[in-house]
Amino acid sequence: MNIDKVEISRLKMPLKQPFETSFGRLTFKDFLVVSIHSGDFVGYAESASLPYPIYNEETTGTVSYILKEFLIPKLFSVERIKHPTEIHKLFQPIRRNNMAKAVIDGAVWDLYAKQQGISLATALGGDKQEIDVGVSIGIEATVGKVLEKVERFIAEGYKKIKVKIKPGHDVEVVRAIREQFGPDVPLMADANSSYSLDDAPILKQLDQFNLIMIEQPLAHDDIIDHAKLQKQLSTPICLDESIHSVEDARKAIELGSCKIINIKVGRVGGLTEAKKIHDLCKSNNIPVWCGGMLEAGIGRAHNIALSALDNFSIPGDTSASDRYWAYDIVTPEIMLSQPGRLQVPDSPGIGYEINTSVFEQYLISKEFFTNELIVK
Ligand code: OSB
Ligand code: MG
Repeated sequence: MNIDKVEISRLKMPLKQPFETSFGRLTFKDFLVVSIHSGDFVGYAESASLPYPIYNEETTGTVSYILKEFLIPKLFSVERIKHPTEIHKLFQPIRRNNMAKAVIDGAVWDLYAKQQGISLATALGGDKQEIDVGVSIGIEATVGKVLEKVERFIAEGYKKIKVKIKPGHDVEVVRAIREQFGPDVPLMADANSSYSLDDAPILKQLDQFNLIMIEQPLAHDDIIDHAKLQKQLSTPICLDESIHSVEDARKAIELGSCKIINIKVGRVGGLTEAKKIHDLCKSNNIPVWCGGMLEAGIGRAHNIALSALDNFSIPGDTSASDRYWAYDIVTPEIMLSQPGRLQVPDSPGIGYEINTSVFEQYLISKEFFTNELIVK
């Protein structure tokens, strides 16, 4: 493919309700949409970045900087891209900045699939036609408020209920959910790195509630203490923040740091690396699921396509558009096809169009880059 133009749009979308985790409270999502143009085709992707460096070290501002200064010039430095898997290799010399890398990688994957006339899921090698999905519930002011949300999402048929926990907001919340909704609700907890190994006795108390997993209890950069903790817990540990690459996944599996991995396309630097992690986990009998970063519709569409791969055997965090947004930037909006299920589009690429009027409504700025404008 020959790339004619790369466009970066910055959007700011208010969340319907604030979303709180152990690392902070979010009231809006500020992110980039990158579109890559080649002839009649346009590939789209959305940055997973948050406005603040609280989940990882990146922000929407750093993603924008890295794209403009380094990644877009690198993209234009190659004569011709034959396959999207070349992007990850092209960006290898640049350390980290995975969310910035992922947005170019994703847009090139969408563009490639559209040029081939196949769905993004098919291009990635996935053949599910529908996926089971779950929902992530933030920290609320009272346990009663958490229970109200759980009730609503169970009624919508979501196949996995994830609740955020932090010290002081853990055993009580999980116990209340089990007491009110019973032992069969598929339930898990996400700690977003808010505990240390000293808290093992509290985390051990969670074993009695038969959770599907506990996600990232310990430090964002740890795999050693997680291995020690896993030995003490019967609940499987799932890693999120600690895994940035297939190499990280290999080491975590080898050490016994987790029994499940949450794959987020942004955190691991794109779809090519996400698929590699999926494949490695599959050959090690480690189930994976697709995590979320409060994505708008373009990011959601990428997550749906990735989740069509067969070892995504646990429902992910990709809920319908109305989970967070009054209006989504894609059309049609992402809606449950059946309770707790989303259809994997079979039309070319991500399978959703941009809703330009909603897009314009949330647009803050727009810049474009062509090969001629870049000094190599
Ligand atoms: O840890 O999975 C997480 C949101 C922002 C940052 C980190 C996380 C999350 C979520 C929400 O849990 C997932 C979603 O609904 O997109
Ligand atoms: Mg998480």
